[in-house]
Amino acid sequence: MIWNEKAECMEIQETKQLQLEKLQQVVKMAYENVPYYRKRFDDEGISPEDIQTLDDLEKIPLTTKADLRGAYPFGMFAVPSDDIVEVHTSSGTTGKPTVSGYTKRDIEIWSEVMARALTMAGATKKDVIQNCYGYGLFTGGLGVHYGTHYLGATVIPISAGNTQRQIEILKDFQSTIITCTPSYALYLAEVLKKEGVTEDDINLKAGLFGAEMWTEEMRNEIEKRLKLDALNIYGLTEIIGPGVAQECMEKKGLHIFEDHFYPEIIDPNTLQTLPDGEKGELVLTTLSREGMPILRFRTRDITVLTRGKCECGRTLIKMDRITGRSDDMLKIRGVIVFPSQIERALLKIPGLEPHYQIIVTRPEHLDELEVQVEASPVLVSDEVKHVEEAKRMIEKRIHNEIGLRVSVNLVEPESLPRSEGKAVRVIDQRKFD
Ligand code: DLL
Repeated sequence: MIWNEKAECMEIQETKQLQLEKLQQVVKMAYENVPYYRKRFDDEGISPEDIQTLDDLEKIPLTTKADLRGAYPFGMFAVPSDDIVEVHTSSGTTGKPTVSGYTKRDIEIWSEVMARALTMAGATKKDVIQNCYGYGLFTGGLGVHYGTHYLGATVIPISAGNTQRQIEILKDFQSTIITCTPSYALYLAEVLKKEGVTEDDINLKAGLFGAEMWTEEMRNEIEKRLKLDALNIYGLTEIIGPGVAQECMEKKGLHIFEDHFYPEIIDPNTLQTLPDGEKGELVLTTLSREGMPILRFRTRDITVLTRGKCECGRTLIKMDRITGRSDDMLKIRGVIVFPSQIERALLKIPGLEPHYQIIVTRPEHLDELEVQVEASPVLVSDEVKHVEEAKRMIEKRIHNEIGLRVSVNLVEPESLPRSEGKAVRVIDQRKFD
């Protein structure tokens, strides 16, 4: 069943025509109502009238996360604050987050794309959707929530965490669809097994997993253990939240809802636009949003775009699963962390050398963060008790900075590898490509 056949099965020429019309409107609106865009356009000597074809989009400067932070909190809004009905922020915990503002119409669009995403996963009005994405400023919880309402299915707004309760609800309410991060899905599967819960006790048929990178191998594991169809859902706060793209049952890439979001791929080094089929950084432009139109947002996510009719009948362009980032952003248990935040916490502490390494692992299917840092000779020669105290204090400081628990290991001075070029700060052992 296709949710919105008109929007999802258009001929390419029709799609392009629609995109161009919407693009011209959104560019005009951004220029007229967002001082940031007006200045960027004026500085570059371009005007909204210069956008006569979709290819003209390349003339528009790219927007970065830093640009959005610079406009914190509400500088990117294109409508008076009276018309903003909801705000969300990106999932990082320190520094200024990026803020996303929605009008009533934006929430409707978000609800509709999320309903389409759920439909791609086979959801209908009859389904019971256990929504384990976090509710709050994070877009995961409410995004799925709105989509479920729009579809008319039943949502269980249980939010993230509390695995015992999740299991109880899975059994008692016989949830048919689950929404959470893929790593949490694997963790849940493991706990279910430990507790002797079998497939006869639960009733899951599909899961919408996203908000972090995952692999085909992880899909196979999740499907084997939870006996469901594991589908990939992609999105980001700056653009709308979840519901930018979704995999259908073919499981061969994610359909981008290109009537609302215009995708491009650029070379992250030269910033040149690349043709379909080439791997690079995904850049997205919102085509329908009123509250916060975003032109050419650098997602930093690495993928490939491909066009062609899918076996499912949709003609929407597809993106491959995300295989990397063009910056050093990490997502740890769904939370955005930049190594520089950890560095900032470390450098404030006397007795530490500015040599550290961040090791990310995924034992038991949940992310763990270890920070190895060189202590000064004085600190390491100190009594064990003091070293332990120092370790705890550093762990606490990092926790305050990034909002996540980490384990710190103080290592001997000069023991971490030195590099002649870019220091290798992060060793991510989770393997995504
Ligand atoms: O993670 C929105 C979301 C919620 C998506 C629930 C899917 C499900 P942010 O916290 O702003 O928003 O993080 C956005 O997360 O740029 C990617 O790097 C990463 N990401 C999101 N979905 C996927 C995915 C939400 N399916 C950032 N695969 C994005 C890989 C993903 N990475």
